[in-house]
Order: sequence, then structure tokens, then C-alpha cells
Amino acid sequence: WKPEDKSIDQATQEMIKKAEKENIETIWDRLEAQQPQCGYGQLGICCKNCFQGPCRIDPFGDGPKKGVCGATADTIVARNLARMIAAGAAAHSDHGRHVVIAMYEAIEHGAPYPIKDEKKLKSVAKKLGIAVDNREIKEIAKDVIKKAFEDFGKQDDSIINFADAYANDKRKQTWKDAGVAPRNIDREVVEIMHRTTMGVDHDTVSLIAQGIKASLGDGWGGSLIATEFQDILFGTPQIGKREANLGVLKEDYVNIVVHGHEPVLSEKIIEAAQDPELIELAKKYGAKGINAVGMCCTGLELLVRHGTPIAGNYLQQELAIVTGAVEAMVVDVQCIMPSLVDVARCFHTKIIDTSSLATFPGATHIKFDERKADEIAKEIVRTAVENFSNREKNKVQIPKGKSEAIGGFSVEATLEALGGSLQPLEDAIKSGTIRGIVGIVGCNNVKVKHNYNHITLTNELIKNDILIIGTGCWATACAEYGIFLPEYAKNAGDGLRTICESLGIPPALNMGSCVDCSRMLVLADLMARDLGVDISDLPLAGSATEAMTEKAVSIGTYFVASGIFTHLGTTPPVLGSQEVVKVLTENAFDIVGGAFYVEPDPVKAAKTLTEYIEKKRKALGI
Ligand code: BF8
Ligand code: SF4
Repeated sequence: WKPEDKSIDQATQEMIKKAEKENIETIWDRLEAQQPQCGYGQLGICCKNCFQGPCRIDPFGDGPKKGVCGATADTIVARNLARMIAAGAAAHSDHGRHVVIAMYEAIEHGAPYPIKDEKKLKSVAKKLGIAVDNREIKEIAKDVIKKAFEDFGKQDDSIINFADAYANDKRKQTWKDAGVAPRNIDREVVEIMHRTTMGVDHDTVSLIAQGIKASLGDGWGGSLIATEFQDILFGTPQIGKREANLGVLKEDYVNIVVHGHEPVLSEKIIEAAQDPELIELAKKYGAKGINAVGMCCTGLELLVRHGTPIAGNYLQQELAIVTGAVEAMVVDVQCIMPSLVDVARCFHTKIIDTSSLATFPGATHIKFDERKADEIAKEIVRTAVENFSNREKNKVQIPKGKSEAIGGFSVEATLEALGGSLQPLEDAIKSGTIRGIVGIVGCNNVKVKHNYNHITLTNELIKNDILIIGTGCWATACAEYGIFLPEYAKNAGDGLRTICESLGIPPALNMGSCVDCSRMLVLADLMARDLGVDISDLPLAGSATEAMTEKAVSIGTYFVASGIFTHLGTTPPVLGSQEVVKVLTENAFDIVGGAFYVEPDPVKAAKTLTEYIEKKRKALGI
């Protein structure tokens, strides 16, 4: 298994080679050590939901067909799937909650998070039916916060405020008819845990329906709230040039990598890294200054809002440390490998954990508190600066690879680039110059060659005049590959190329982090409203082509439940139940207007997604 087989990216290959040479264990070594992986687990047919288990169903039919309690493979697979969705929805939504709390703390207790985007606050308030005219910003903010808190805590059966305000009536009716309209973001997650505990719900359809409900509470609730509140507090992303890949680390500087998901922390670290006193201190230690860069989704949050460089996506996190040039990797929550502490032990790098939710044994713990955000951020940056003198120069090797990329396509910035409305894009779709849009969402998965599926699928689709929008580790992959440059449009089909050239935009648009998948929903909804149809009628599709996390399962599910045909390039653990597979890939079309489709080969997937889009165009008569 050569480095060239592990990633398509040269900078990444170079660091994999360095790790191999220095005997540093990375994720690829651990995947190898895990072979062969458990077949029962891969099929989703093992259950450990009570102490009478663990139980396994024999997929070949010779051994047991039921668990000790009598649960069938269908029940077990559906329960496991629902729990994956619950975990994913919980992670996104808890992130959303933390941003609302930060704004609440700012308004009520003077936490240092001033509202940066009053225009966005007012537009969110208006959508929620909150009066804005002649009112103080603080008063409007209080009402918006109240609506968000209600979505996490209300006990009646009505749909949550944010989904009600943002989704069009046709879509909401579909949810009501299917009984999947989310009532309360937290409650839907709790109800999954209740339904799936020993001896409660055993029906695949109702278990999946509850999974859909929780996922909609994520996409049109928790994630949407995260995006909107982050825009209000930290600014709505605007289009601009950025840099991406391991080459953004700088040899003569104190390098700080902020890794994880919540900008409530990373925004403050970036601010503190610009503090003149701390820069002076860095110079005293012999560095030229402080270079704060991002990693994974929190990196994307900073990149789309402030143009902060991003050092990499999920599979590059260990490799950033392998450069030997990172003074501190500051982490909060989600997608952070426990192994970072072990890799860091081979160098001077400090892993600093900051979230009360996530403690890494062996790391330096500097726990974050919104009310003291500025002091704590400075303490973290100072810790990194003071670590510069411990750097071993002979161990440093920073790959040159980095690319420029245009990012920051919030819905607001996209509308602005189009001259104020979606009409130019809709006209291009109607006339057939652009055939449709595919939204690609993040993740790397070590079982897939790093970034290969992302880049191949994107390239294949743009050739077919399909505009790509997307988020997460997909966005970092495209940024590293140069796809986010307007000149990359030369690789697109004639129609898409012409449109990109006239607007000066790339053929694929970076909409931000994984919670920003909500921006794709908002865009699809706007388009559906403009054209007077449901989202499921539009020539749209989705893809999670290197899916790995439970969060990706939740995203895929709310895409499907929003009426979007969604491709998965990796197989979720559901194949042990034909009934579950049928509901997800076929019956879902009749219930919510979208369904899943699994295809590991991105070239084949591009073909199917293109055919689907053409089918939708035909049905619309365009
Ligand atoms: O939320 S894309 S691997 S970093 S889960 Fe994780 Fe997947 Fe990357 Fe961000 Ni999203
Ligand atoms: Fe086995 Fe049923 Fe317990 Fe699951 S809930 S571990 S299938 S006895």
C-alpha cells in the first residue's frame, strides 16, 4: 500500500512518506491492522442494546435469524441506523445550541461576542415573524434567541420555528403527511434512543421515519441555527481568495492549527493570534510572527468568513503534526482523532483541548468559557508561542503544496454575485446551459483514496454542465486541487464554462462547513419557491462521496427527506436488511420525494446523477 495509493494529493503523500520513514503510526496503518473488519458490523446486523447480547444474525441463513429477545435483522439494522442519525443530528445541533448560548451570553452577560452582521440578524428575525422596525438590535436579538431556544425545548407537536420559517409550504405539507415534521430538535434525538432501547419499536418503517424526523431537526433546525447565528455573530461569508493545503504552514512562524468545528472558539483564537503583544512575544522567541491556520470544518468556517488559510481536511490532521512545525493544535469537538496526542509525542507539538465535552488524555487542557473568551484565547496562543523554542529544526519538513481558492459562497454572497436574485441561474437552468445542480458534502474516509472520489465526481459532473455546490471536507479537497478558481471552468462543459466565465465564478462553489449544508437547503428552497414547484421537482441531486461520520448519515437523510436524490460513495452499515435498503433506496421516493443511491465508483455515480437530473428536467418540461 504505497503513499500514492493513499491520497491523490502530493503534499499529503510527502507527509505520509515522512511518517513512514520516522515510524510514526497514522490512520492508514491502523486501518491495515484492523483487517479483516467484522462482517456483521459492516452489514449492521449486530446488536448490543441490552446485556442479553451481543447478538448477531447470520446473513447466510444457516445460523440464528433472531437475537435473544427475538429481534430480526430488519429491526436490528433499522435501530442501528436510527441511532447513527441520532448521534449525527445531536452533534450538529449541540454545535448550533452552543452558538445560540454564546449570543445569549453576549446579550445578557456581556460575553465578548458583539453582533457583527445586523443585516443578517434582521433578515433572520423577519423570516421568523419577529418585528424589526424601530427596534433596538439587542431586543431583536433576544427574540431570535428565544425562538431558537424554543426549538430545543418546546413540548407541543407543532413543527419547529426554524423549519416552519425557512421551508416552503409544499415541503412542509409532505412532512406533515408523512408524519416526519420535527417538533423539537432534542426530543427527536431522545425519542430515537427511547424507541431503539430493548423492547420498544421493532418496525423498520417507523424507526426510519423517526430517523428522518431527527435528521430534519438537524438540517432545518440545529445546523440551520448554527449557520444563521454564526453569520450574525461573526459575519456572513463573502466571496474572496484563500489558500489551502499543508503548505500554508510557515517555517519561520509560530504555527497554530485550529481543528474541530465550533467557531465560537476558533474566531477568538484567530483574533488573539493578531494581538500585538503576543506577536512581539513570538518575535522574542525568534519567530517572525504567528501563523494561525484552520483544519477541518472550523477551518472552513474561518476560511469562508475571514480568508484564514486551511491546512487540510480530515485525513490530513495527523500529517499537519508530522511536518514538525506545529507549535499547537487547538481542538474542540468532532472529527478529531484520539491519535493526535500520540503523533504529537513524536514532536514538540502541544495538543490543546478546549471543550468541556471533549477531553483528550495526554493533551494540555485549557477549557473554554464564553464569558472569558478573550483571556482564554490569549492564554492558548501564548502557550503555543512559548512552545516555539522547543521546536527541533532537524525534524521540520513542510511540503510546498498549497493552492489558491475562491470561497465564501453564502446564499447572500451567491445572490449578490448573480446581481441580486437567483434568476440568472434559474434562466441558465431553464434554457439548459446549466443542466442542474449537485450538492456535495464532506468527509474523507480512510477506506477511500484521500480526495479521489471528491475530485473525480466533481470533474465528471462539471463536464456535464452541472454546477456543484458543497461543504465540508469536499470543499477543502477542491480548494487543494484548484477547482475553486474561476479559470478551472475551462474543464467544464461549454454551457457551464460560459456562465462561469461571464460571472467570474468557479464551476464549483464552496458554501462552508458541514453545518452550512443548511445553506444548500435554503438555496434549493428559494429556487423551488421561484419556480412554484417542490424541491423534489428540481433538477438537483446530492452526494456524500467519501462519507464517514454519523453526521454524514444525518445530512444524507435530511437531504433525502427534503426531496433530494442522494448518492453515497461509501456503504453505510445497512446491507444486512433488504427491507431497510428498500425503504431507503426505493420507498423513500414515494414518501418524501428523494432516496439514497450507493455507488463506490465516482465515474459511474456521475453518470447516474446526470441521468437523474435529465429525468427531472424532462418532467419539468425544460
Ligand atoms: O463536519 S466533512 S470528516 S470534518 S464530518 Fe468531519 Fe466529515 Fe470532514 Fe467536519 Ni463534516
Ligand atoms: Fe440481543 Fe435483543 Fe438485547 Fe439486542 S436487544 S442485544 S438483539 S437481546
